[in-house]
Amino acid sequence: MPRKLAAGNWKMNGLRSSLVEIQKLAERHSDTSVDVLICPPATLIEACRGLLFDIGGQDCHTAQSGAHTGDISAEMLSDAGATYVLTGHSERRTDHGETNATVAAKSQAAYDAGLTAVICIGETLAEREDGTTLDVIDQQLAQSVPDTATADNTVIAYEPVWAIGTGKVPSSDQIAEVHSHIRARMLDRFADGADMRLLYGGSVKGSNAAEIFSIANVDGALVGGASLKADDFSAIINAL
Ligand code: G2H
Repeated sequence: MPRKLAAGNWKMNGLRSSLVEIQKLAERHSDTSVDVLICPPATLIEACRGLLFDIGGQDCHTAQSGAHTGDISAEMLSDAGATYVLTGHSERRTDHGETNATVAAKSQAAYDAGLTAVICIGETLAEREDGTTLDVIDQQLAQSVPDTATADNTVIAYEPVWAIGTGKVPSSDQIAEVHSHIRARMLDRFADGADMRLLYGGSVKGSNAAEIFSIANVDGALVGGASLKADDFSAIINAL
């Protein structure tokens, strides 16, 4: 059974004054039996060094270094104290035109720097309504997850695009169907696919977390809005 993971994605939110929320969380969950990961903006990663939780970047470049103004490499994230990085979040895919191939290259760059990649996948509302969700998931898994993935260096986050920041959450049956499909694909492809952690993401909050975590093959959550405040994220951690 994979170890549970509660991951917070702060997106483009958070100033140094917000670190108090992580400190509060660390005080409350010092003996937590689940893994907790916070992905703050890159400007705060260094300041999180030494806190009890794992810290992650929200994106990395495919290259280790070079003439890429404004970008951050996986090695730089590691150097600043990160142990994880999100790759392929739908906001990156949409806002920055990232393809599955880009996501695979970024994930490989993460592995090369010793980071664990949280590879995000998920269908749009149009794809869900067209009945092509599982086809989209298959394509994203096949093309975004490198052949070098293992249960140690990879976490898969299923985030239906239509559920992100909208307050809409798929039914338990819908989440169960996709997560069991992802597990089967990972078992087909990787010797340790049974141990690879599969997170659900999209409008997770304290009030729906327990139900989501009771679904088979859900090993935790990737949480956006509800990870910004210690009280809200605490409720989710406690539900794991
Ligand atoms: C999905 C999620 C975090 P939220 O993007 O990755 O955000 O919980 O705000 O829907």
